[in-house]
Amino acid sequence: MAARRDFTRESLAAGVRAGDRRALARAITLVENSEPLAYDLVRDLYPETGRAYAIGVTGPPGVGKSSLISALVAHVRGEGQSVGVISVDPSSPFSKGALLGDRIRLADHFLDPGVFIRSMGSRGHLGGLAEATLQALLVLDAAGKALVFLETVGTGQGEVEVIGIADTVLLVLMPGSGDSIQALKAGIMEIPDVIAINKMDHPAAKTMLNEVRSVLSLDKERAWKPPIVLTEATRGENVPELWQKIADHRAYLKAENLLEQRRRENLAGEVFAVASARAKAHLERAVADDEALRRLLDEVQSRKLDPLTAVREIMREVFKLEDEDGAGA
Ligand SMILES: Nc1nc2c(ncn2[C@@H]2O[C@H](COP(=O)(O)OP(=O)(O)OP(=O)(O)O)[C@@H](O)[C@H]2O)c(=O)[nH]1
Ligand SMILES: [Mg+2]
Repeated sequence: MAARRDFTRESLAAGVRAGDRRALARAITLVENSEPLAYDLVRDLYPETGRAYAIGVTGPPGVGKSSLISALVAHVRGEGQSVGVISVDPSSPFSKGALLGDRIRLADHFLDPGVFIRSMGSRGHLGGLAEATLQALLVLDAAGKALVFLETVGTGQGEVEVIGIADTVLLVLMPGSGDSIQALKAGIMEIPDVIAINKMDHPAAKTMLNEVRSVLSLDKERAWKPPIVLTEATRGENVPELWQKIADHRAYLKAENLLEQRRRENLAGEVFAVASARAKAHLERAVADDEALRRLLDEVQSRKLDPLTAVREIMREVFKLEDEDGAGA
């Protein structure tokens, strides 16, 4: 799909800067489709970004992430802050229809001009989900959104790409999210900044709370102790308290001069994540397209060539890298 006639690079940038919904919607579609115009747009807007505060919301499927975001949005809209919400579904190559649940959960806010909500799938980004999320966040930032929520489903690894850019990470659990506790304990899942245990009316909520507490207590070195809040998203119970904990984390980062450092690390991490994803895609394509390289793999398979010699050949051919492991040719 080519960029529509009605937006040029200039008019799109101007529309985004003005917070125009149609321009925003188009810009994020361009981002989602990896259109060249999206890269130009973000290049133009980037110097003006860095004002939005990004909150990553992650957790297992169905724990109530969207419901909680909806309740938090209602709360912060009461304070008059403008908001963007990006829901990323790593399992879905398409955005339309796939995130119907999110749309219903967040429907209360669709008519509010101060709120922009968008779901994105993971179709064909060379730079993976990190790329799409980063670009979408930058567009919303440039549009003057004071807060941007980034929702992604996850239980440990892939979602890090999506929320790696967040200033504050909120992990949402519910009674029964035992796998996440195990992942936290094993260090597979990074310790978040704030934890919500949603569906607090469930009889097992207190048990869950104690389990999370005991896992967090293992980490005594951590300067910021992640607060845990029991919530009921559909009724909005403890949502102001949850928001307060997010605000406390933000205030902590500011007071300790950690926000700049975190953003620097996050941006470096994003650049590496996107570059790595692209390098991997490039490598896979190069090997698929090159008969000589594919033959190397056959030779490894038939034990004529050892695996690391094949690696060296591939690195030399695809990335022009010579013997970086120092083993000699
Ligand atoms: N009883 C109860 N139900 C809730 C609560 N929060 C959410 N739900 C329900 O749980 C279901 C899933 O909620 P969502 O907000 O879509 O959860 P999610 O984590 O965004 O789900 P995915 O994006 O699909 O991973 C919905 O039917 C909600 O109405 C809660 O606090 N209590
Ligand atoms: Mg959701």
